[in-house]
Amino acid sequence: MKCAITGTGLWVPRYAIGNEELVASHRRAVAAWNEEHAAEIAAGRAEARDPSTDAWIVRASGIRSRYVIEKTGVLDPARLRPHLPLRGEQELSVQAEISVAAAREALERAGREGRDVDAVLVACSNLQRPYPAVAIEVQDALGAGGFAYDLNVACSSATFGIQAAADAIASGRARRALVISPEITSGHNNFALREYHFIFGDACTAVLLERTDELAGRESFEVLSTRLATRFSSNIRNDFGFLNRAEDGERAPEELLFRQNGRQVFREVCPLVAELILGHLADEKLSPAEVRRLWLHQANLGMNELIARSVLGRDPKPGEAPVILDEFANTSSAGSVIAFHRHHADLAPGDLGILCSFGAGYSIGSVLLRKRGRG
Ligand code: CO8
Repeated sequence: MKCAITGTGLWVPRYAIGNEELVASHRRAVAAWNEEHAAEIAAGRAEARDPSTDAWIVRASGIRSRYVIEKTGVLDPARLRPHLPLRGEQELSVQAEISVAAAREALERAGREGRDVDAVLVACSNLQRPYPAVAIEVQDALGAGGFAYDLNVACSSATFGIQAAADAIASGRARRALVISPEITSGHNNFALREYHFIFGDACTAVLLERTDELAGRESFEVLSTRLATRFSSNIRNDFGFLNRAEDGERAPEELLFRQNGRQVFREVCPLVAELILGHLADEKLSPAEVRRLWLHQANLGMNELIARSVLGRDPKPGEAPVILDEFANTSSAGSVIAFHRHHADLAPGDLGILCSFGAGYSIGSVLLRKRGRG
């Protein structure tokens, strides 16, 4: 059974932080750290930290601002992480709450209700607890039936989730599936170091997939096929996990947060992504010229320009590979879905587009979509 995306939803946090504000906080944090560690720096046992600049961030990444779930804690140089009041077991958890918000918008756009859904996948980079699955809490809050589970493939979680949902629909195990990506990156970003502090932002996306035979000519995007690829690399890594408390030996605190060799990631991942998309199109007997839109993962403007050029064989025309990272920064698995959510309405029935994610693992996911018109 074929399936199509019939609705998407986006939860955007209330708080925005522009580069200037973020850099000002980072400068104060660096000055305080260098003062506190002056003796070790003078003795050569520690390296002085360098301040960040807005101009460098824009030049290196294209990022100008980001949204965060809570702002005062992130900008407080003595804290550098959000304030999230502890919730009781009877309250909806934070990730479930933002998932429900995004899911409700996706359902409303599709003209469906929670009870119409029979599979809920929460697919994101960081989950606030190992169990019970956040997805099962979301399933309950939406009044959905069927089954629910969490999955994590870092930045590629949403595209891997879409493939899992499409497989569940194809096999008849589900009729309508939600893939939700509640990314609270500010909880796990290292705002103390200039090479990381600007990279991420928070957001939550939701994608509703339904069997095409039940759509009665409604506007949707049919999932023609998907391609997934993984290749192990430690260049993007986070060692936070349940075994930390059992480990003998000292870890640097930085190892328990996001870290990466950004330059190597840039160099190694771009060709892998272009190769996967081109192979995917070749398998479908399509030429890149037939693709109207590339909704790419949103980590770095230069990466997206390079990938779009490699796939299309020319510079992308305005709007062909929409950019949202200037406003949202890298929202991990939510990024390519935000690009789709914001930039699909103008396509005509029959138009083809590729939704593509890439990131830690390495992991890459490509979803080939064709717009279906009103019948
Ligand atoms: N201000 C001024 N200077 C800076 C700053 C700054 N903020 N940051 C770094 N510099 C300096 C460096 O220290 C370095 O100085 P020097 O030459 O003296 O050593 C110089 O600038 C150049 O540094 P880089 O070589 O690191 O700079 P790049 O040009 O490579 O740019 C980027 C760095 C922007 C990070 C770029 O490499 C990039 O975007 N690469 C792609 C990375 C990517 O896509 N990663 C994906 C990660 S996301 C993912 O997979 C899932 C993660 C899960 C979510 C986690 C939530 C927290």
